[in-house]
Amino acid sequence: MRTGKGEHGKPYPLTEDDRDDSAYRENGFNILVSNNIALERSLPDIRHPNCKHKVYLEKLPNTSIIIPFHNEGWTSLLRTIYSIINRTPDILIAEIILVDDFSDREHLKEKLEEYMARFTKVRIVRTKKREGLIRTRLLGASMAKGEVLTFLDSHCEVNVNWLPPLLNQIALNHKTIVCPMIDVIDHNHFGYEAQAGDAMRGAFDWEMYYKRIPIPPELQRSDPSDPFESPVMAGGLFAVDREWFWELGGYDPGLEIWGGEQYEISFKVWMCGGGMFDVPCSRVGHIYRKYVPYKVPSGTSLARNLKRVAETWMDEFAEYVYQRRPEYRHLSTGDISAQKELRKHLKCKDFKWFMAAVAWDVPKYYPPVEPPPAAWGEIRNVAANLCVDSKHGATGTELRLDVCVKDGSERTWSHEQALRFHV
Ligand code: LR7
Ligand code: MN
Repeated sequence: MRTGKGEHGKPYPLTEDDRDDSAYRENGFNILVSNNIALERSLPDIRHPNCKHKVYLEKLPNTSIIIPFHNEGWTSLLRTIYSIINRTPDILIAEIILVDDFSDREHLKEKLEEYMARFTKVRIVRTKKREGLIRTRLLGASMAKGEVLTFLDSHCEVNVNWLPPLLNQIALNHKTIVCPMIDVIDHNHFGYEAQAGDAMRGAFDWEMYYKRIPIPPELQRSDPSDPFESPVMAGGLFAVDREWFWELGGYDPGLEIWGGEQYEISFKVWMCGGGMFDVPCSRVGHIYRKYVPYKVPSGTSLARNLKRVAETWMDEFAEYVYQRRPEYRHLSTGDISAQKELRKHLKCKDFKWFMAAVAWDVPKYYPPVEPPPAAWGEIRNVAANLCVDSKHGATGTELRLDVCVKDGSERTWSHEQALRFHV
């Protein structure tokens, strides 16, 4: 019944002034728009219709919800909290732990503590120096008392009945890590919608960019709203049995600031006797940033994190990464003996097993060894009279439609690209 701008997850009508870059600088998304939308705005229920008829266990484990933040915007952080309070059965929340990773913005100090006093379940803890999101999550997890740990980013909106389907899957098998469907909250107008393709498997290419690939027919469920196996998670939003998380060694605490941890936890859970599922009936919106607004301390790098994970978990497959990223060969990972020891102690399977049993469909899209081109020619949309063109972007090669160029639109197409266009 709610009316107003941004309600029901509708795009906020932006004016020319709203679009100024100054609105984005602090957060990488439009904070003016966030400030003008209700903290308790309504969202569209875009779950698969079958979700309304699902039955979950009567007794579900409770959870600590852990939210790391570094210099998060005021209204985006508050909207995250309100969405949890409003859309989660209270009995399932043991506590909500906000973990401040050494923010310096004024609104995140006493003002936040005073505001949060109204929520009896919210606790605020703070790191003593900038730790990065991985050790910040670990700090929250080390204080958590709930039976399950649920991690969220600090700029999310959880949707209708998001939590029970996650907890149910863990109650059925406590070695299961579960992820919600991650919906997109637009960084300009805050419109809420499903990701392109919606339910897809988490994957990676051999530069270790996160990718999503279709669920192969062999793994499609007769009820498309049932949980399905996913090789790797996006990273930020998942739930895990607290004891199982620590049995798995938590995260590698040697991972700095941002990135790589999603592969570590995913490889580890599969290779060391557990599994991972995406749960279509659980949906959480996330604001995908336009750019990274915060500083990353010198001496830390995503590359170093990725090499730590590759060296610990990927065995001979690490070579495929180094072939594409030769600069990683001479990078120091720091000491990873404790991680290797853990892998031995848990008697984890090897990466070859992971590729054969879990991620067997990934090489169809991202082959470790690049095969010869799959096709040569021009891909033209006859109605629009436009041709497919490719350019190299932040997430690898991106395809788009562009004017057809005589003697220019004809080219070779990779295996992956040919698959996408059914060539
Ligand atoms: O130094 C930092 N300290 C922090 O506490 C840097 C970040 N953070 C916090 C930050 O406030 C946020 O709550 O950590 C969380 C994640 O940081 P983001 O929002 O800058 O990261 P992201 O959303 O761009 O990136 C995705 O990948 C990350 C690294 O691998 C983390 O796993 C993020 O949680 C992850 N986000 C998601 O999975 C949501 C879906 C987007 C995707 C893919
Ligand atoms: Mn994020």
